[in-house]
Amino acid sequence: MTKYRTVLTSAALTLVVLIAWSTNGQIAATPVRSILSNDGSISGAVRFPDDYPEREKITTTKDQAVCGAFQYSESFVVSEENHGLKNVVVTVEGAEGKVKAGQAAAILDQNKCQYTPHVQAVPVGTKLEILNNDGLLHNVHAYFDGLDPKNTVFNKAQPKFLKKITQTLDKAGMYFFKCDVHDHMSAYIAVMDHPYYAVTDETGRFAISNLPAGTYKVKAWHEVLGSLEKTVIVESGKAADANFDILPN
Ligand SMILES: [Cu+2]
Repeated sequence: MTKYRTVLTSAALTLVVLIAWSTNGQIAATPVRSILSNDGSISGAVRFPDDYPEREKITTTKDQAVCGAFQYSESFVVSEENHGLKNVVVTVEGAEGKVKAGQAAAILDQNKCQYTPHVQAVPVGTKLEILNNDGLLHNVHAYFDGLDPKNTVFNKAQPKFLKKITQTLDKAGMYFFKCDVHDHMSAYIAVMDHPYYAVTDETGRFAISNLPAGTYKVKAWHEVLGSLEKTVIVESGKAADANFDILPN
């Protein structure tokens, strides 16, 4: 009996498991430690403390019946409320975690001669559906890791009758999309090999959760400004702040 108890205690100390019934009636076991330690988070905003750039107006030269006489640039979309910058990709470097790829397709919609969304981040292996309901010809030119002809991933004409092109994003890194028909059309997709990332919203805010405790390098990337970095300490069960101020050069 003593021996039996010792074995039990030892087992309990070395491997504590939560037992839960999964949907198919089998028993699933998850180590408690991994659940408890992935409860940190990082949140903050990317913003201009003082002056911020105006949203640029671009005159369109083609297909004005659909595209309009001009388009607003998506490069600098800044909130009047807090000077927060939209469309910044925030990533936590060096945190261990697996991506959940292929759960849902990502959408890149060509709508009135704009790619929507302009910036998004998805797990590696995600299927991308590129839609065209504009009733005119677009040409989707995708690059990986920089705008250079040698970096072309694919380059496909999408005439008005071709409503959808599907492409798998199978490399982690930055994909860049450009329309060779309409110069102003561009989009970015950050393809991630870990789950700790976010894209800033209309007020420049972001939140990244389920992080293990640790000290991390957090990177904020913007298509024009490039990257800002800071070190952030995440404690178990707590929300760490990471605010990025964009200062004039
Ligand atoms: Cu186009």
